[in-house]
Amino acid sequence: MAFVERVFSGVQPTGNLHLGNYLGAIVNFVKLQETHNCLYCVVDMHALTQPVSVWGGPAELARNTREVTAAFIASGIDAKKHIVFNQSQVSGHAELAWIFNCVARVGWLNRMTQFKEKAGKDRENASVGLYDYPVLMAADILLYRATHVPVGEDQKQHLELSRDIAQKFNNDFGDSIRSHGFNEGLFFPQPEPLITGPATRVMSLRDGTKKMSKSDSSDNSRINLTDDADIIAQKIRKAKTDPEPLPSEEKGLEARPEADNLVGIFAALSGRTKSDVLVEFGGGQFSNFKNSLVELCVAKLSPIAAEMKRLVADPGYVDSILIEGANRARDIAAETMKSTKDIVGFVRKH
Ligand code: AQP
Repeated sequence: MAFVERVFSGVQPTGNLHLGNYLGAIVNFVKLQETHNCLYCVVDMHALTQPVSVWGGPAELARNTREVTAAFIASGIDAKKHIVFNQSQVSGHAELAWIFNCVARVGWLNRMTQFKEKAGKDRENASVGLYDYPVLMAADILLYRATHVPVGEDQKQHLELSRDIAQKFNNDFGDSIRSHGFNEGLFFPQPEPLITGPATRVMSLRDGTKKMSKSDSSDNSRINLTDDADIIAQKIRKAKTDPEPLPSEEKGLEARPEADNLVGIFAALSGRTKSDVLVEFGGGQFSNFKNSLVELCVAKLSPIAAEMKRLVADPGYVDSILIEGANRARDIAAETMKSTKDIVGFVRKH
């Protein structure tokens, strides 16, 4: 069956939106607007899966929700043509997640590496929500029967789980799906991850083997979208490197994670390949390269930071974008939920 092509992706409002979120996800969100109908969601329900000390409490959650929305708009997402909203305004996410909780298997969730990393040693004390995060993520995507999901490399395993859930739902309820007019027995599509571009996994500036992350305790490990030019310059100048000059060819970056990361960031921000960047900087010292990287970063990120600042100063306007987006998202979600309830056998008002 041919599903209508639709893009869905989400970003958590947990503060410190960084260059990894931007290059790994948001840049691709912007590009996909040209070819697809897109829904971009601030996944505030996912934020709650972490301890309150991580997401900061109610006032901080609301502030961060508006900030992520501002980052979407400032980066070039068109909220009139596409749909921008926050997850908690559309109750279908929670409703479908419950049904999927009964489709997904405990063994599948036990294999999720992000839970293991985020729960750490104190697994008994992690929230049930953190364990269930990938099921809610499957519901986020499939509530809109989305076919394509642009994400960074770290979300690949969760996307595979979404595909497994879609397939098992289609199998478990195959006869009912057919009897409700879906002749090929397929109700949910298997969403395709779109993990593209030269920066699908941006690494920490302090340790090239660790992902750049909102939750890293060192602010110097990441470039935040709201950092000003001086802070960006400071962080890049302090970024860890090794004593060798930059190689002239891409294969020379192997086993040099910090050099590889910085060259990858340069390539992604300038729309060039790593090889091309090395043609210009190979053989030279890091200091020159870092000066050019500072200039590039500031040129690309400053206009976004300025626009974000302008937008967050007008929370009424940002909220109106989210409310209007949620109204439109709810219409699509309602159709999916009606059919899903009929397929499962839940009695409802027709
Ligand atoms: N370092 C990264 N490189 C490339 N892409 C990344 N993403 C996150 N980090 C990188 C992508 O950004 C999107 C939104 O991420 P999220 O808000 O859902 O949270 P996350 O994946 O848990 O990212 P963080 O920022 O690293 O948060 P913490 O510290 O909580 O783990 C996703 O598409 C993600 O792949």
